[in-house]
Amino acid sequence: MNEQHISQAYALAKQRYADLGVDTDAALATLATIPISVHCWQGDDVVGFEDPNRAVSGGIMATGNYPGKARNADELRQDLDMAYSLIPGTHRLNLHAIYGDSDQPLDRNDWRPENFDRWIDWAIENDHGIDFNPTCFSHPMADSGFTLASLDEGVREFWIEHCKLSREIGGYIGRKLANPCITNLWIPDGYKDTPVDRLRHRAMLKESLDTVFAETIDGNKDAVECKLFGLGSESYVVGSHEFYMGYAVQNQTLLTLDAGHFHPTETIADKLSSMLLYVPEVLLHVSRGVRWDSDHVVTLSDDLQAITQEIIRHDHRRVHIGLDFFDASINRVAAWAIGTRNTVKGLLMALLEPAALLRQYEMNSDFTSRLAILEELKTMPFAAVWDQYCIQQGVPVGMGMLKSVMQYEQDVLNMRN
Ligand code: RNT
Ligand code: ZN
Repeated sequence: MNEQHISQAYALAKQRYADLGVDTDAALATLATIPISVHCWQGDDVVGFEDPNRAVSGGIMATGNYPGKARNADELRQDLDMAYSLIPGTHRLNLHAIYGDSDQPLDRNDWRPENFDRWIDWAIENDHGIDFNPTCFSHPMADSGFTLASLDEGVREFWIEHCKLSREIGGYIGRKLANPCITNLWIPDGYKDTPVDRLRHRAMLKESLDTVFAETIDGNKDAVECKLFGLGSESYVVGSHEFYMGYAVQNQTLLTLDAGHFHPTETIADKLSSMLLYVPEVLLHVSRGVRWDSDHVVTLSDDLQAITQEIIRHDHRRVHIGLDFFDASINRVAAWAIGTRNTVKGLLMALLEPAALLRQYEMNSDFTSRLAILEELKTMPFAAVWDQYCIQQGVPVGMGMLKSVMQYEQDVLNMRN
């Protein structure tokens, strides 16, 4: 396919969609305004720059040992640049606290806002907003499996300090970029086996969070992320959905919904419209749960489409889209590109719905027509519109993406070992 074929296919597709009342040019223009927060941690298997030998803990895990992972911030930025060059649109970056730039090794609470200056300069150059996360795992102080909800005051204090520091860094980044930084708090706290007292840790967590969030910080927005279970916390997770939903509603923070953090048949798509009635904004961790794991590369699944439809059908400006997956068994740049491109594709599919018509059918109780169109949409020439978007945005079309990744693997990644 050359560019001429792509634009011919687009012209035909445009007409097909127009027959349904959908303006494909307008859809592409809107799509270009929706940023996705690309997570830095896919680039190095969630290791960060404190200690390269430290194993990831907290019930999360990147399995596999595909060669070429980033070993420092420069390599990570280089890989991210490569990934962004394959993803249409202008996107954000989601950083964890362990990814600062420092000439000597720093411990968890020794990071300072200035350690993120190089990330900020890079973001300004590339027009990336930045989001942030305290790292409440992979550290000796988290070895008990508890952090903010620990019954040990010393442990709790340590993580309260870390979360406060992270919000301070988030605010610093947000102010420097003149673009708010969402600081998302997730902790792994939980029990492998059935606890007797489910209340005490939750009360503790509530108290810790109140201390962490006591001050408002300019440029920073707070989000809290729940989870159902993790490796080693199968029986009880302190920060459950009910816990954080209550907390976010009461304190009007953002609520983070991770697609892999619920019962397998439960979807976060159905939660958005409820939560948007009670919290100001929502952060998504678009991810893919597979059996016990919640962090597989995002594919273009029904689940993803249900999520993007909800985002687009309601108010997409109140839903911030972040990604959260880590796969060390495939090329990491490809993982970013495939997962993010799929998320953008999902958004585009949702933007190509004849929204007004569908609503009208529903309002008139014409469920036959509603079903007919929803099914018709599945075989519309979506790919032609997607290819056109890639051309418009100057990124590779189709398998051209993989070709670029493979070249990069040969030229850059394979040189790292
Ligand atoms: C873990 C949470 C959390 C992490 C990242 C690395 O289950 O989903 O968001 O994946 O903070
Ligand atoms: Zn997550």
